[in-house]
Amino acid sequence: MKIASFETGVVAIPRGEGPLGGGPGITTASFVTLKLRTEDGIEGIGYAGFASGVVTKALKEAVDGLTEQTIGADPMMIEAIGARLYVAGGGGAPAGLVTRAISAIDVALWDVKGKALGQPVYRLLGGFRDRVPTYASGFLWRPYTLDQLAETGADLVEQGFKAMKFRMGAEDSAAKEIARMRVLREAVGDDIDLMVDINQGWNVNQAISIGREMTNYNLFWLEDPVHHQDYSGMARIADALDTPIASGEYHYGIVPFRHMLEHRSIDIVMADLLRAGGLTGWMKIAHMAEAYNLPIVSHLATEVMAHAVAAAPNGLTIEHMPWTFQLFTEEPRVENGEMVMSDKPGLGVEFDEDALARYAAD
Ligand code: SMN
Ligand code: MG
Repeated sequence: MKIASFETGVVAIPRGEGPLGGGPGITTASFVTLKLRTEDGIEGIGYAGFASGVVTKALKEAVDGLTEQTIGADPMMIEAIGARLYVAGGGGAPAGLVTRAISAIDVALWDVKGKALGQPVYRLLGGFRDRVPTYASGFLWRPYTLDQLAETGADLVEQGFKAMKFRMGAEDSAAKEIARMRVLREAVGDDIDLMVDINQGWNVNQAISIGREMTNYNLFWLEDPVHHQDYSGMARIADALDTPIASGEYHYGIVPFRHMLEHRSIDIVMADLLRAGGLTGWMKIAHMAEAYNLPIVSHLATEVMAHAVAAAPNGLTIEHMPWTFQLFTEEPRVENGEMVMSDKPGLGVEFDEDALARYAAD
């Protein structure tokens, strides 16, 4: 089997609030879609994105240029293609757009492999289970008022979610930060798991002092309290608090995870497959975490990530982030707080061509 052709496009999907960059007034999330076709007619899909909207054109160039390099290759040889693309992308430790592009290609290759073998990707990646806990993440943003936090939290419980993530890190006093935690906990009750994302908004001392005050609210994890490369600062926070520290979404490739693990910076490993080198890179990080006796969780790209979390014995929960759902013909199925894996071959999802046309952008 050989890769014969490919097609890319850019879509800009309307989105609500969120920490994604892109400049003032940018109200869409942009993605570069990829369709990779083999000579015998199998089509695998993937996408790059969740980068800032101002770099989407450059990202498309990277996806086009690197995918071109795969023409004629055997799509079943995913590691070999990945190794070649890292060299083609500049060698050394390529990060940024190169790694985002390689990640999209990797996902499309896994989709091809699944379709060629008639198996869902999660079974090819390891196959641990077919239902995985999920948590609601597309809401409860920093601009929400206390009332909005309470209403939305209660609504998510009503929808059946058993866990949800909210955000702190933008208030001008510790008391106001804690108020967000208190109001949400009161609104959802004690049986719901609550995660909080700081998106690197605090320093180490703030994280420890506010973190200590939050102990009574039984947080499931505290995410990215400080800058992602502050390995030892994060380790001080992890040592000081009983609340598990989660981090990893900002890192490219797999090596930074070795540093986080060696520093004992974190209690929960979070990896983003759009930055980690696709499903291949994500699974390597999962296995590294397993060797440190730590769980791993996904970041964004819910439809794709579900496969990896379902494949990893130490997979803890899938982030349910609806921004990309409109790109596909169906949404991931959630039942009783769990994501239910489809038994369709490959990723089990297909692009919605009408949506791609509707949101097409330059
Ligand atoms: C996040 C990052 C990028 C886009 C949306 C949300 C956030 C998360 O850090 O963990 O969901
Ligand atoms: Mg985050």
